[in-house]
Amino acid sequence: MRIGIVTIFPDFVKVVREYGVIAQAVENGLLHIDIFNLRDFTTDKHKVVDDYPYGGGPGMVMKPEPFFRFFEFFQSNYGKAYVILTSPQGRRLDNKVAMELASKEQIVIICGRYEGIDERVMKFVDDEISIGDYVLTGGELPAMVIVDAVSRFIPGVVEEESVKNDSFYNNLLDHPHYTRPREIDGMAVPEVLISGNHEEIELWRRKESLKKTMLKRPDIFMKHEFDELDKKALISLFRELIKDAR
Ligand code: 4GX
Repeated sequence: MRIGIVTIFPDFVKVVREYGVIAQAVENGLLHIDIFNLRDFTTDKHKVVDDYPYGGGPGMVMKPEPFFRFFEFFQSNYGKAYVILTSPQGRRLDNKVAMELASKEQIVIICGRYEGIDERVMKFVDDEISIGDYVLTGGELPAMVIVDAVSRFIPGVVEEESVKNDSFYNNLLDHPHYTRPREIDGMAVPEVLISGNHEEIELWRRKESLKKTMLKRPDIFMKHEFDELDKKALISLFRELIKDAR
């Protein structure tokens, strides 16, 4: 997959490809991240990318010409891409949207700044995405968030098992995790995890997942489709609760 990011702060965005599993994926050629400086697509001496809004009002607007020049350049060098504008007006990013974007061969993310972008640039835009209902100073962090969330769905970037166990993949929150030491500050690792009984471990983990999801995210819990293990885990959970109550 190839992801292009268009920004006036390329150095700020660059770090997204320099750490962790994303850096590994880039190294292994699973993922290409190209970062484009919008100012490279200006033609004037001062590389101006913003201008006053027609009709007046506060703030500045991103000029259309650098974007028009960028898309001309991009299309002739890389071909067609699915173009995303990061904007508070967009549809909200979630794991489902991230998975959908991961299925595209090529995406380009435009980072908006100032009050926004000249409306005529929208002719290049296929999708507007917001990372949440708060106002940021620019689209660079949203672009990095999108790259991060999308990358996890590119086969080989993270272990498939890990993606499937994800909080939002099957509408269950993750179970608790433990590592060494067996005891710290009087707190021991649950005995079942040391038992080596994989069936029991699976049941315990599912039980903990169900419990946590019910308590912390009832909205997700209500969307969960229950399989045989869920039913066993719920029965075991209810037995436990009733026993404790007596
Ligand atoms: N999730 N911002 C974009 C400038 C802007 C405004 C309108 C295009 C249209 C944001 C968010 C976000 C602030 C980034 C305004 N660009 N983006 N910027 N929340 O708040 O994505």
